[in-house]
Amino acid sequence: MGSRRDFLKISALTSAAMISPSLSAFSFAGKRKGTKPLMISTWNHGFGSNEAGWEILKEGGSALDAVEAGVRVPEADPKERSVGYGGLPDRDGKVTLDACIMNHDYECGAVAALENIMHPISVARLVMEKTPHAMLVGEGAKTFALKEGFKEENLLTERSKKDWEEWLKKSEYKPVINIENHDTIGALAIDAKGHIAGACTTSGAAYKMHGRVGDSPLIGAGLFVDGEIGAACATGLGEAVIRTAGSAMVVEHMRMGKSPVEACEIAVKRIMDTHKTRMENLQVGFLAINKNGEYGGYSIRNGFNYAIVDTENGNRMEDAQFKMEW
Ligand code: SD4
Repeated sequence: MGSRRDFLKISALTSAAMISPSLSAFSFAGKRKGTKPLMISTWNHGFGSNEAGWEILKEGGSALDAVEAGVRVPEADPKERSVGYGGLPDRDGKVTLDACIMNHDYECGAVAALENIMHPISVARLVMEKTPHAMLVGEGAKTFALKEGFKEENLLTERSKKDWEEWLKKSEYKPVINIENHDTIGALAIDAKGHIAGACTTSGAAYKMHGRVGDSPLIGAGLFVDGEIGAACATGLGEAVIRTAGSAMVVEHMRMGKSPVEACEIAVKRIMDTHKTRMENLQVGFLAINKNGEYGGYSIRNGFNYAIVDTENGNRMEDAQFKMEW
């Protein structure tokens, strides 16, 4: 339970945290509860995502519109190295994008291995709204996007190209914790009507094999929403999240009565238990919200943070709880 001391700690730190994501950083045990509507987004760039989403939520707009608008911000930002434009490429030098979106009513859409389209999340939304399918991949996803009016553009920036050329010299695939596995954006929101939605988008693990798809576009792994219960999303090494159906597991534990942070901790622990011999460099983090406006995040190692915005306390950064020091 969140104690009064926790509450005072939040109040004291919130105003500082609102100034800048880099001033974030506070952690405490127990439940965290926001006022509805609210939105929560992964990592420092979650701050900008929340700002865009909040413009919609505060006017009574839908959670679905909010999460889509939110994650489009890092998708278009060339400084974000593992989402959309500017994302680090695969080992063939291609930027390939994975994304999915889900609403409160079990409707979902996804794209995987999509190339040359800046906003995979919006393509995923159209897969949900305009096709009888839940997921389109590769060329098929691109053909659909072009038909829907998306522009084809080069997403490999000079900076990412240089980093890839440097990587090629050794060609060692060892995603670095919180760096090369960092920056996938997952966003979860509850709107004024109490509807929950989620979105997740990434260029995936840097220097992955061409054709590799991570957890981020997979409903149940990178994202899961149950409108009656809550929602969860994941970041970190996708293979570990896929093996454990991570986000679905978090939501199922909330269904059984766990708080969001407890449910995230259970999924993190499951990954640690099932990856005992594969723990080197392994980082996975989950975020979750429930219908009551409780929220939380938990990761294997320290360093995972997220932005949370609601009416009462504005947009602020918090550190997720974690199992071990990195
Ligand atoms: C993946 N889960 O493709 C993604 C990467 C990620 O923060 O989350 N980065 O494995």
